[in-house]
Amino acid sequence: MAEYTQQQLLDLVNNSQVNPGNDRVREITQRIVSDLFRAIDDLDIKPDEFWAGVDWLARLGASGQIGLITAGLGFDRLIDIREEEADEAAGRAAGTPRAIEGPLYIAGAPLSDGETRLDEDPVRGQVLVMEGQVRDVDGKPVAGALVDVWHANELGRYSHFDPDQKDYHLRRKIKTDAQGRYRFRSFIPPGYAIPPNSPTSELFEGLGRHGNRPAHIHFLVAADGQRTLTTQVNIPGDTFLDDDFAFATRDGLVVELQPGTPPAGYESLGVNEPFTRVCFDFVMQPA
Ligand code: MBD
Ligand code: FE
Repeated sequence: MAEYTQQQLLDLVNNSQVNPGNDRVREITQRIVSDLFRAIDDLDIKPDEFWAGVDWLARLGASGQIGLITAGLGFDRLIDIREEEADEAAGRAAGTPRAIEGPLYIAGAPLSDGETRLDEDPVRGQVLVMEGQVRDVDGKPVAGALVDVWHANELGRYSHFDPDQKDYHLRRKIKTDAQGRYRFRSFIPPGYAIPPNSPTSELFEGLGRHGNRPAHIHFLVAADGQRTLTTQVNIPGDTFLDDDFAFATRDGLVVELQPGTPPAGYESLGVNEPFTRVCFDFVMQPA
């Protein structure tokens, strides 16, 4: 008969019995399981509570919302903080501040040279043209960089996660020109809120937290010889700018809105009405 103490259980769970396994997998699993064993003891977690947690995890996985939870519990931002601490310790030059990718990126967006339009007629919301240059840390333009951009629709929802939008709606890749420039037309998106009546909203209700993000536009900028830059810009004036449930907003990433009428040179984007211009340059670190 095998009777186990807690410590024996812990040792056996992480023992290599039939093959050497992987040391790193064992090290990490050992630590997480032992921390959870301790939490069950210290907090006197009851069987009902434990199994409710297991059921919640199963529903969370089935809902595809695990990435919302990692962002909302601060893990995504933690990883960026640690990267920046490593940069600082190594004396690496900082580029544009990084902001988390979030769980709603989809690879494979249509590619355009230099400029493109993300949205479609009829226009929903305030017409936006965002433009700028991609540079390296020495200030040299990065030609041929791929600027992958994505944002929510007028209801705060993302294509591929919303049956009401076409694939790649509001998702494009723009290749910078010889001067490292990119430009796109779209509209100013609203903020985002976690889906109601979902495993994610259940946890946030239990925590007494809201699940809102301020209005933002995502970017993933890639170029040969440069470290891929994942970031987001924020629209000023949003009530959640300093209260983002995903902790993804940063100083230096809140853009300035420049309202006006289009000067010459915007015909190719079909802008012929008052619009809002945003100028924003990306600075990439070397790979
Ligand atoms: C988003 O739109 C987002 O950008 C993040 C980080 C998390 C949830 C929804
Ligand atoms: Fe987002």
